[in-house]
Order: sequence, then structure tokens, then C-alpha cells
Amino acid sequence: MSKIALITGATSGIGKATAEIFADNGIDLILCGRRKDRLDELSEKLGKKVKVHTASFDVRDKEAVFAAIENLPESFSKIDILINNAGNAHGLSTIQDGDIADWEAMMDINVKGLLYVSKAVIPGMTERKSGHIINIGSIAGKEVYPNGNVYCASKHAVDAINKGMRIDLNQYGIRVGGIHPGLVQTEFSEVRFKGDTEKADNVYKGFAPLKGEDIADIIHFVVTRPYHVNIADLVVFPTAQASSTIVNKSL
Ligand code: NDP
Ligand code: 8X3
Repeated sequence: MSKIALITGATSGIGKATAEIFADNGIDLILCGRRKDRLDELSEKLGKKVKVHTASFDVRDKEAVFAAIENLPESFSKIDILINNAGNAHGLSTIQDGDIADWEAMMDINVKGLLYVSKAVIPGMTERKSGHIINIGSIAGKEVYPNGNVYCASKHAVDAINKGMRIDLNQYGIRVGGIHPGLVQTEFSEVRFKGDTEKADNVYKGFAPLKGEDIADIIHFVVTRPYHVNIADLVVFPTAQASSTIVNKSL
């Protein structure tokens, strides 16, 4: 029987690429994100390969998260794989110049949103004593870089939540792993710089960044290991990158 994966942030970047590779490999999909038009478009495309259900909600909206997950159609209700991917950076500035609305967005989406979705999905997994959760962190959850302050804090929280989930869900045989990418060219920097595409493009100039597909490929690898193998924690850089701040612009 094919597996069912719920992917948050499936409308773009890493989440969308993950949906595509899962569909190519026969994994049924619950696609989530706020942009319903994109969910519909992706569902139309991937629905030709696997069963697809879409759920459009803002992960900050607790009630909407629980309503969407608790009211899944019967055929999608047993979630095997949860990809906690939705998230973004909002702004890049010193702590003294930081915008409180940006701070709130990052903590509410990257941390609290991930917790709401997990809280809604985990009971089914513990009841069935089976499941696999992948939390998308970041190198920003392993290191702190200049002006990254609150985004880094949100991803350090994801790193801690990932470890905590693994410990607490171990007794149920549920696999939990974190994947922590470096620079991936998606809509991430456009969101960070509030639609300034020139500034966003500059982040990836002069070297070969990762693509959403590179991380998706790794996520697919992780979820297709034999049951006794749990890839618990993985940092993935483009070859040009050695740390948050060291990028070799000749590669
Ligand atoms: P994108 O901006 O391309 O995608 C972000 C996704 O998150 C979109 O599908 C978006 O959907 C969803 N999302 C954002 N806010 C919300 C919200 N409030 N409610 C529901 N969904 C939301 O960026 P990436 O693909 O790069 O980012 C995916 C994850 O990878 C994030 O957690 C990011 O922090 C992490 N990451 C990214 C790196 C990079 O360099 N790109 C590196 C390391 C980690 P919609 O707007 O439709 O709601
Ligand atoms: C995204 C990578 O270096 O911009 O999490 O924080 S970085």
C-alpha cells in the first residue's frame, strides 16, 4: 500500500520539489500552504501520478491547522510521513534595528506553526505506533550569523524540537530526523527581503547554490531507508559553502 505524506510549505521551493519527487515515487500527498492557486495547480499536475489532497491554511492559525488535519478525508487520514517544512526568514538586520513584526512572524511560523502541525499529526502516529517526521531546520539552527539573530533563534528551536521529538517518540517506534540546509535558491530570499528580487538574487550570485530539488532528493532518500535506519540529523551545504559566513565565490 502506498504511503501518505503531509508536506507543509508545498507551494514553493524545497516543499514543492519534495512533493514532485514523492509523486514520482508513488507516495500519496497532502499538500499544504497558504497560496491555494499554487496548491490547486500542483495537485492537478501530481494528481496524475498519485492521490493528492490539498489543505490551504496559515500554520500560525491553530484552529485552521487542527480543522484541516482532523477533518482529512478518510483515505488521507493515516499520515505516514510528516515533512515540517513551512517557514521563512523575515528581514536581515541587527537585533537593535530588528522589526518586531518580523520577529513575531519567524517565531510564529517557524516554531509555533511547526508545533501546531506536529501536535495535530502525532496522535495518529502514536496510536498506530508508526510514522516518520522530518523537520526542516537550517544551518541557521546550528550556527548564528551576523544579522541572523531571530531567524537563527527560530531554527535553533527547530533543532531542539527535532531532538526532543525523537526522544519522546522513540517509545512508539516513530522516526524523527532534522535536515539542515545551507544556501538553497528558492523564494526564501525574496521573502526575507520583502520582494526585492535584486537583493534576493545577489545572495546566490557567483557560486552554485543548492536547488530545492537537491534537498528534496535527500528527503526522499531519508524516508525510503529501511525501517531500522533513522537519519537523525543532516547538514547539507552547496560545495561552495563551508559555514554560514564562508562561501567560496569562485565555485
Ligand atoms: P520558500 O519561500 O520557497 O518556501 C517557503 C514555503 O513555506 C512556501 O511554500 C510557503 O507557502 C510556506 N509558508 C511560509 N509561511 C507560511 C505560513 N504562515 N503558513 C503556511 N505556510 C507557510 O522557501 P524554502 O523552500 O527555501 O523554505 C522551506 C524551508 O527550508 C523553510 O523552513 C526554510 O527556513 C528552510 N531553509 C531554507 C534554506 C534556503 O536557503 N532556502 C536553507 C535552510 C533552511 P505559502 O506562502 O503559500 O503559505
Ligand atoms: C536559510 C539559510 O544561511 O540564509 O536557512 O540562514 S541562511
